[in-house]
Amino acid sequence: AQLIRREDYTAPAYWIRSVDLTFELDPAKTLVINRMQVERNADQPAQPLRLHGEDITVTRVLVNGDSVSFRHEDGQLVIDTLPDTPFSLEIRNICAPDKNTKLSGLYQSGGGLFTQCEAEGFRRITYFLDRPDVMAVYTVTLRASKAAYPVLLSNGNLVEQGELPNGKHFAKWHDPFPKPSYLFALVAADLVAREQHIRTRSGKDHLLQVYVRRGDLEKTEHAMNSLIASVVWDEARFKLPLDLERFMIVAVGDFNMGAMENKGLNIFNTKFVLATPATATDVDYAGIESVVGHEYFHNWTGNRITCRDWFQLSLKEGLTVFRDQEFSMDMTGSATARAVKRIEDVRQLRQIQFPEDAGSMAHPVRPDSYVEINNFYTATVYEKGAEVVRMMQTLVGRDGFARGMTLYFERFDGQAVTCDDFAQSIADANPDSELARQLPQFKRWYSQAGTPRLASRGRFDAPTRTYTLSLEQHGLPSPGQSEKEPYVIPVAMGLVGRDGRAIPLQLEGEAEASGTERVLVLNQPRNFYTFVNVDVEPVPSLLRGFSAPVVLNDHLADADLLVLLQHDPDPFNRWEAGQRLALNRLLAAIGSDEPLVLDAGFTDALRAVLRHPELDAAFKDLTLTLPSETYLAEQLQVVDPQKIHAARESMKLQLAQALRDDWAWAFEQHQVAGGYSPDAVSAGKRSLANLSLSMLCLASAADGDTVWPGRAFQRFKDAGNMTDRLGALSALTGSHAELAAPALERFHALFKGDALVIDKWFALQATTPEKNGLVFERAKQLLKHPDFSLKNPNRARSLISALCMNNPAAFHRADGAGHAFWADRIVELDGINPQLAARMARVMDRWAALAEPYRTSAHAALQRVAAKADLSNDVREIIGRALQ
Ligand code: HT7
Ligand code: ZN
Repeated sequence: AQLIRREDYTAPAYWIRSVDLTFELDPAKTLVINRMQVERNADQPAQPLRLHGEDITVTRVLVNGDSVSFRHEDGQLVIDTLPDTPFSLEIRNICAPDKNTKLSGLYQSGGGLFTQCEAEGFRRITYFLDRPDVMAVYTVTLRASKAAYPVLLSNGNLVEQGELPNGKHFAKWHDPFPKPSYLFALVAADLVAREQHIRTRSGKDHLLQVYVRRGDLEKTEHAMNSLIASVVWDEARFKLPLDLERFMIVAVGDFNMGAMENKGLNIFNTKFVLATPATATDVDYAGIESVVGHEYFHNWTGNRITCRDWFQLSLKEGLTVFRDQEFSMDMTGSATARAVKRIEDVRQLRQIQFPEDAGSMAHPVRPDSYVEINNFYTATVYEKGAEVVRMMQTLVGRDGFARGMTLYFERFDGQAVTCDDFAQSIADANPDSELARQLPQFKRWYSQAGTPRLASRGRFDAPTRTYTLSLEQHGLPSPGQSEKEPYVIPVAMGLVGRDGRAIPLQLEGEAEASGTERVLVLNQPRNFYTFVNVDVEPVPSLLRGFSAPVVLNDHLADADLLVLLQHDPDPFNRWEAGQRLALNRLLAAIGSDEPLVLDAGFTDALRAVLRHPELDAAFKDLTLTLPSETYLAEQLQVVDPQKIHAARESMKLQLAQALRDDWAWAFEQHQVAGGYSPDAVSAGKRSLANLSLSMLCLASAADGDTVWPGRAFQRFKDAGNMTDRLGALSALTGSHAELAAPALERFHALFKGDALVIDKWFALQATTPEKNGLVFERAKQLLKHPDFSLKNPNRARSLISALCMNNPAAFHRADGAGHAFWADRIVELDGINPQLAARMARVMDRWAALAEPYRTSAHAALQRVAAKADLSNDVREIIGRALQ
């Protein structure tokens, strides 16, 4: 397999200006007639035309109407002799959608035909310059059986449709916007659509459509509402209007990722479209809003301006994640709900991206090399990329950032560009900002891998009434980068008095105090900041709102953290203080042989949060949820998953018991009356009620009491929505209650045939906290369940990823059976869907940090996968990096 390097980028030798595609659709044998207008790129030396193609069969090649000779070399179709002037190139080829289990290119799902072209799927449909800097105008004609495929869709506008002989029909689509091939899409299926006409601010009329299988139409209301909200938001916040007459979303049950932003024809995993209160949870509703927003926002950040090459992936993904995060925050409607969303996003970053940055797949936001680009659709490119954009906004302000976006579109609309182009635009629109002053250094966030460490020390000097803060940064080595240069780190901060007062901030040299919060910009290995006119020793509240993606060691004692937990005006740091109090205790227990015994100071503080008269339920829920096992593992040099699990379970149980009356109070107080609404306030109440119920069932299990499990079972049966039903079921499974088994059986019977709900049924069992190896045994049995299949990505993830990635104590077993189970599944799945297999293989990224005996068995499992002769490039790259 070939390593592709960023520094080797060269512009294409040819441009393809327009494409006219005709498809004779047939699952076993689809004929593609591909007519292109091609011209040489005069900036490049004369050379043969090399077209990408994979798993397709060419039947004829014509240049300006005449057949030409061609050859195959390195998987490409090569034409040596071509005119110097622009020419037409016609290629006919065949592909077989029904054999395509990789779900990349043209494939079959539920009787319909769908495409997925990002990153390199178009070459599995026809021969092309399948790279994002080749942008063409597409006209597409689809011909197919009308009975089997009554709906025929492609990008852009429908220009013609009609009947054909032999029960066939056709539709012709034209997309006026030049686009890279990865944004091409077609759908041929038996679908129905929810439709909505809207008039946007600019006075233009548009048709919005959400296509689903018959019977799913009533599950599309939330997706449609989310789409309308996205259109309105992008125009209001960034002045970016919908540029198409028609915008379509199509849901498909077999899909490798969440969704795909094809121009005007977004294709979605059903998981991010279908929802009713009875079948989807609050988390699902929020996920739909965020993914619908994300794909819609790509229309400008990704489609109108796209990536020059795949190393620039974060140009569109980091920016679009930032935009969808801002959208979701703006949709919540309250300052606390915004903070809750921020906490959830940071939790996600720490749970997935921080371990990535510390493991074998660590790479910069703009990677330097890859073997298989699909392996680089990562949390680093997406979530850390979004943090880099967020830091830019912090450094230039919200209005300055909007100005920068405007300049970016003025400069680059219709082009394929780089991360440098984006950063330069934001800086140039804000010439007096810290970003503009320090842009080359700031851009190290794009080029250096790993999570920087930030250490702070404060010194209060009573006689001079000064408080001096030192901030020190250092980067850890990562694969291929042993040394790190200092970053530009925006540190939002305030000083909090022990009585809870926010202290006015005045730095030495400033004439007077201004405000109680500011952003310090660290750019040296160590910077000092001296605050004057400070009367009493304050508690520093640093990195408010998580203003930079770093690991902070602020050396705060428990007493300081308790002050912040009680008083910090920044909700993020208030939550963080609670997490740190829990983390300190958990890490101490993991590192010693003494059992963990919770102190009253900690439990009283958490009780005060739970009973607080003003705090939001969602905030309480997050503060009372303990740091995850994965996050705990992230703090340790040597990881013993069983010790981590034991410590966390012990703390959870003690908290359940110590606050028993408080949980009961919280459960009663946070019942949501009336019909279901997914709004942030109601969802917050439901999640706190569900957490309370879980804790009550846990405490009951320890005492042999059956009252709360009985109530949970009743609630499970009577629940008016999926959030409450699944919450009650999870309280039963999580406490290993006897009623868990009948409840699971009932759940399955109730939702048999609803694929997304059955996914939840598998995932819940695979993520149940491990006890005596029973969870692992059950997961193994579930492999044989008639509803299980490795071919459907959602189902495969619901069991395999859930167990191996989200249940470390069930997976990392002393007997090595979990690791062997993983190796078997990776090998099996690699033969079906290498992209998915490679994602699941990532669970071993940090195997080398495992304690014995887990380390040895993980190594053996990795070697077993590596030994498979015909392993895909996808999996080989992941395993190879892990074993390096
Ligand atoms: N841009 C899309 C990425 C994507 C994708 C990538 C590789 C293979 C399959 C895929 N499906 C979707 C989704 C997004 O980030 O919006
Ligand atoms: Zn995206």
